[in-house]
Parts: sequence; C-alpha cells; structure tokens
Amino acid sequence: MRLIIAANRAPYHIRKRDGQAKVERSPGGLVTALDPVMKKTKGIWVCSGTLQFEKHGLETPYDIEQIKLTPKENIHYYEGFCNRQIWPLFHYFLAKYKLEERDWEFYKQVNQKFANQIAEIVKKDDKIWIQDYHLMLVPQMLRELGVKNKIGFFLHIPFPNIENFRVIPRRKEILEGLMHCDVVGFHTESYKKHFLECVEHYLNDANIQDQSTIEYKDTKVKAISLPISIDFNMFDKTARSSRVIEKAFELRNTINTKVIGLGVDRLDYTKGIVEKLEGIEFFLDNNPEYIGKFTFIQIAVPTRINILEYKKMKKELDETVGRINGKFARDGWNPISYIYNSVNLKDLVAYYYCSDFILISALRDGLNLVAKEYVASRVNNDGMLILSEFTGAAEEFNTGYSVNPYDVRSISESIYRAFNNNEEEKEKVMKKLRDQVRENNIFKWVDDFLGEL
Ligand code: ADQ
Repeated sequence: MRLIIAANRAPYHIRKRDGQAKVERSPGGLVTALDPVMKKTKGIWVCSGTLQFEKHGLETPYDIEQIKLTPKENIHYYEGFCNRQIWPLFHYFLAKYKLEERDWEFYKQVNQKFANQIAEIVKKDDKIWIQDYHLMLVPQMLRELGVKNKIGFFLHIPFPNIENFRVIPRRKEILEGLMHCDVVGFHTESYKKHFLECVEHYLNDANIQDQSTIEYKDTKVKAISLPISIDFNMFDKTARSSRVIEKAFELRNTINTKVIGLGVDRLDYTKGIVEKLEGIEFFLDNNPEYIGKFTFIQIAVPTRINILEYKKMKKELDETVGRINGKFARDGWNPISYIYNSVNLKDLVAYYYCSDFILISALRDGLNLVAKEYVASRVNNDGMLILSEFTGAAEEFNTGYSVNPYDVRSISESIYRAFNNNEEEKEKVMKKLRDQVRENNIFKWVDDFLGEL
C-alpha cells in the first residue's frame, strides 16, 4: 500500500544557513507522524507551494507534488474562503465571518487542481488521505475523475453545530464533497455528532446507521472520532537531555520569581491570548500579595500575517501586554514576558520544563497539541495543565484544572490553585495524563486511522 497525502502545506521546506540550502522537515505533529509511513511506503505528498528542491540540488525523503497557486487563488481560496469564512465560522466566531461570493469559485478551483493532480499520479492500490478544511471538495472531485481508491479525510478544526454551519451558503456542497470518502475523522465525539446532525438535516438522501455510518446515494461513509496526538517519546527524550535541563535552569535563574506560568500559542484570535492576559491582570488585582512573585511567559508564533484580522490582533496583544506590565511593574520585575517569535524544539521544551503551569485559554480549538506537548515534557510528573473547556483536548483529558477563558474569575482562580494546590495531588494528575498521552501517541493515531481506512 502506498499513501498519498493531500494537505495545504508542504512537509519539507528549504532552509538556507551559511549560504547553503538544506531540506528541513516542517514543524508540527502531522508531518512528524506521517513521515515514517510516507518513507516506508514511498508515498506522495500533494500540497500547495513553489519550493524549488531540484533547483537547489536537494532531495526530499519522498515525493512532494506542489500545486502552484496564483495570487488571486491565494487571496480568495486561502485567505478568503479558508481563513475568513471556514476558520472563523467553524470556531464559532460569527462576527468575524466575511462572506465574499467570489471566494467560493476559487475554493472550488484550487480543490479541483488538487483532485486533478492526485488523479494523475494515483495507482491501483494507493490509499488517499486528505487533510483539513482547505480541501473538503477533493473527495467528490476525485470520484468524478473516476478514482476508485480508498479515500480518508481528517478535519483538524472543530466541526460546528448546525446553527453555525447553516450560515455558509455552500453548506450542502461541502457536505456532499465529503460524502465520497470512505472514512471521515474528527478529534472528538461532539464534532462527529455535529457533522452527522448536519448531514441528516441537509442531505435528504442520507441514511445514518449506528451513529457512525452514512449511506448517501451510492456512497457509504464512516465517521469516526480519533483525537490527534504527538510523538510522546520525542518530547520525553528531549526534556531529559542535558542541554534542555541546563537551559530550563538558566531560564528559572534569569526570571527569578517563585512561580512561572507559560502560554504557547499560534497568534490567532481563537487562542484567547488577550483573554488570558486579562485573567492574569484580574488575578494580580485581586491577589496583590503575588505581585513580584509570579511571571507569565507568553510565547506567540506569528501566523497569517497578511490577514487584517491577525494584524489587528497583534496590535491589541502588544497594547495589552504594555498596559498590564505598566500597571504592575516594579524594581525591574514585569508580570508578563512576551516572546513574539517561533522557537526551536529544544527551547520550546525548556520552556515547558521550567514552568510551574501552562495556561491554555483557547476560546475554541480543534484539539490543542500544546497541551499534550507540555504533558510529555513533564518528565518529573510535576507541573500543571490548566486547560480551556473549549478545546478538543478537554474532552479527552480530565485535568481537574479546567478553565472558562471568557471568565477572568475562572482564569484567576486557576492561577491561584497553581500556587496553592497540594503537590501530591498535582503529581497524581500529571502521571495519569502522561500515561494517557504515552499510550495514545501520534503513531497510534496514524495506525488507527489507516486501519479504519
Ligand atoms: P494549531 O491551531 O496550530 O493546529 P495546536 O494544536 O496547538 O494548534 O498546534 C500548535 C503547534 O505549534 C504546536 O505543535 C506548538 O508546539 C507549535 N507552536 C506554537 N507556538 C510556537 C512557537 N512560538 N514556536 C514554535 N512552535 C510553536 C490545528 C488546530 C488544532 C489541532 C491541530 C492538530 O487548530 O486544534 O490540535 O491542528 O490537529
């Protein structure tokens, strides 16, 4: 069996260092997870992009077929339909949803390009696995091109309830696009349930059996819930390396407060970063005895920087950090240490390792891999995962420390508990979480999905 993956982003990129170009694996769980099976089966990864591996004399471990997008496709397919329509709507941000009719034509056009490319390269025993909301029409388009292979699809973001889904004028076309898969996967039972409810409501000919299998016209689709995970051993091993431990101690010495809290997020309005900082402000306002004893490190990686909504968010975040630090700063101490950058794996794990708790305050999140990375990095079974109720991960974990990020009081109480909870209790919770992530790791996720397919 050979695997064909279709995803918006490439699994490898070119990195220039000291004037020399090198192939480097792109960060993220999905690529890490699929890498072994792609290498083993000599798979093909179809994605958008124009990276010139050959021109630089570089080889990738398996074939990457890139689809070149025109500037208009970038604007209307990627920035428009994907990130100004689907992304806000599927994350329940109705007010940020911007319907631009032209976007849909470009979404169809780019999905068709992907389908044509796959149809051209596919061989009889290949399995096709399509990733995420950028490519929801590809399954149907492949069938129309006569492709008979097994097709799987995984949605990495939430699938919204019917009240939100109904807002998209093209809701029926999207569902129909997915009806041509053999397996459609979601992170949680709730997302799967929402999907089945929408199918039942909008597709008259659909017949749902056992709350999982959909018969639609002459197709049969199985919907499954299977939360994605991380390479547990890689994070665990990295956290045990002397370089990381040294760096973590160095960080603690430099910061020099009793407690360190951490936030690690892509800079996205769905992640609730401003809400988190306002919760910290409320905590310090109401617990002044902790002023000077606590530092919160917020690491935010820039994304989608060409989209206005993201530019506005960056400005709001900068202002919030400045305002809160200005309010509480004293004797060289600031409550918030803000890093607006991508950090490498070892540094990231050192931050995970050195902090007493992580605060994940997403207002809505498909799953949230940071939660699992933090857990895998806590090799001494210490630390605390404070997790928003609105993440997919919250459906999987019982951390005992859940938080409602819309409520400053809830955030503040969770920080208070990080200072005051019993160490034994924390250890018990972390140990259980670590066992869970160790067992349900990313390699099992890939095996389970391909097993279903
Ligand atoms: P994301 O929205 O990107 O993923 P998440 O799952 O948290 O969210 O993954 C973020 C990744 O970026 C993590 O691997 C994290 O380590 C990394 N990262 C964040 N900040 C970083 C920084 N400053 N420097 C370096 N790395 C950083 C989407 C969905 C999620 C879903 C995943 C996987 O939105 O809900 O969990 O896909 O399906």
